[in-house]
Amino acid sequence: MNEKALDGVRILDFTHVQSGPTCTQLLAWMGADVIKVERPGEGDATRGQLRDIPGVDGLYFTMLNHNKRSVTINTKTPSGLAVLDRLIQSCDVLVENFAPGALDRMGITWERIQALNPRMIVASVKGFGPGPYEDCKVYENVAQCAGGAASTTGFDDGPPLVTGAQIGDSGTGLNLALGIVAALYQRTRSGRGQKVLAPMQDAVLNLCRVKLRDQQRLARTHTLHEYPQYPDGRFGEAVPRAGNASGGGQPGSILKCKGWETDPNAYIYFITQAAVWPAVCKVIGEPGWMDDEAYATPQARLLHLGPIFRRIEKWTMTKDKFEAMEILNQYDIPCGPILSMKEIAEEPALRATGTIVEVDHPTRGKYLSVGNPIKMSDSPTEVTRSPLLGEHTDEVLGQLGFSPDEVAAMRAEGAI
Ligand code: CAO
Repeated sequence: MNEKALDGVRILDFTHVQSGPTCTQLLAWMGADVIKVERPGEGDATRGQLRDIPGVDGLYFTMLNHNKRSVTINTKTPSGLAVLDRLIQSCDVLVENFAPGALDRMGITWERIQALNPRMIVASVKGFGPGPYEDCKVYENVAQCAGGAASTTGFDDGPPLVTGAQIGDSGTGLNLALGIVAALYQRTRSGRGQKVLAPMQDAVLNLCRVKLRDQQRLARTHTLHEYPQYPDGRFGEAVPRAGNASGGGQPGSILKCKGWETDPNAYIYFITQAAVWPAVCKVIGEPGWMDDEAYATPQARLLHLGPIFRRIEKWTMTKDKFEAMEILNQYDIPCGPILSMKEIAEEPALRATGTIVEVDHPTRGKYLSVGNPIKMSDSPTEVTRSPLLGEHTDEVLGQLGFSPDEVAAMRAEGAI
């Protein structure tokens, strides 16, 4: 095994479902020893959710808990709490994403943790930060709705839409991981732990900052020229849904390609970057648009984006998405094929970089997972399978100094 960036860091992982586990999985990929604490007999609820093989840990669990060790502890028993105390003393970071107040109700308060280990970093995901909703339980789509993503996603004539990208869960997990690493770094100087909080609403809003930008532009100018509502539609007081329009200053749209009638993903994203406008005109067979004053400047084109993209689509519909991509790339015209999950799963380049990995599991067999999206030249990622429930209980309790007899007694009383 190669040396890893977080070698020597030990994480007490109290996370479940998606947001917290994303964070601790990233830390594990970077070398941390992640000890996942689960409830005896049940474990993380995702072990049993969306199962595709009866009795086998669901992919929901296996894909979020690689490179971790699993320990079962009933934290609502005195012996379970005693094990936790030793874990707190021997770990650097406690990560949790319980409902608000659950950790305190278990008796694991900040004060108790500080008394046991003042160097410990306590990192939490919650749905909301302090404010009217701070006591609420939150799942992905609630965060997308409360963070501004849903109201700004979808088409003008349709309802708010949530996106398939788990920006509330995995997005917040990323924020939390960064907060933890920064707190570990600060601890090298201060010698102290600290609390790290990553609210899901805040994470989603942070990813929606361009819409907060547009809200202020709209308030000042009452229009947004790059939105599909311009020039014919009406703007209200809040940023409207922009369909597939590009979020930046370069107009873009999703256009049909050859085969769209039967293939739901035969589309390409096409960006009419100003610098390559002459090349766009040439490729689609409209050389006259280069000098036509209705089309020649970005400002003029904003008035005609609908007809422009319909004309470009007439061209893209004559090519499949990969042919179109190849031609457009020759002219540096920014574009991207709409890739299905099937195409992505089969993409050899993503396998080669470890962004998609095949993992072997003792009860499931081989399955695909995402690998580490962060590549480090001196800290390679080796993805190993997720643990079975309680697979490492004896090993970890032994490392904490409990004798085999003590472990057997705790098991008999249902504490582990
Ligand atoms: N031993 C004993 N009890 C345990 C335990 C263990 N090892 N692990 C958990 N528990 C208990 C908790 O103490 C809690 O008990 P109390 O309600 O009596 O305090 C109970 O299990 C349930 O915890 P929970 O409320 O966190 O779990 P839930 O399934 O009801 O809610 C969720 C799940 C995600 C809505 C909630 O945890 C939450 O809002 N978390 C914060 C936001 C978040 O991370 N959301 C994203 C989840 S990913 O989509």
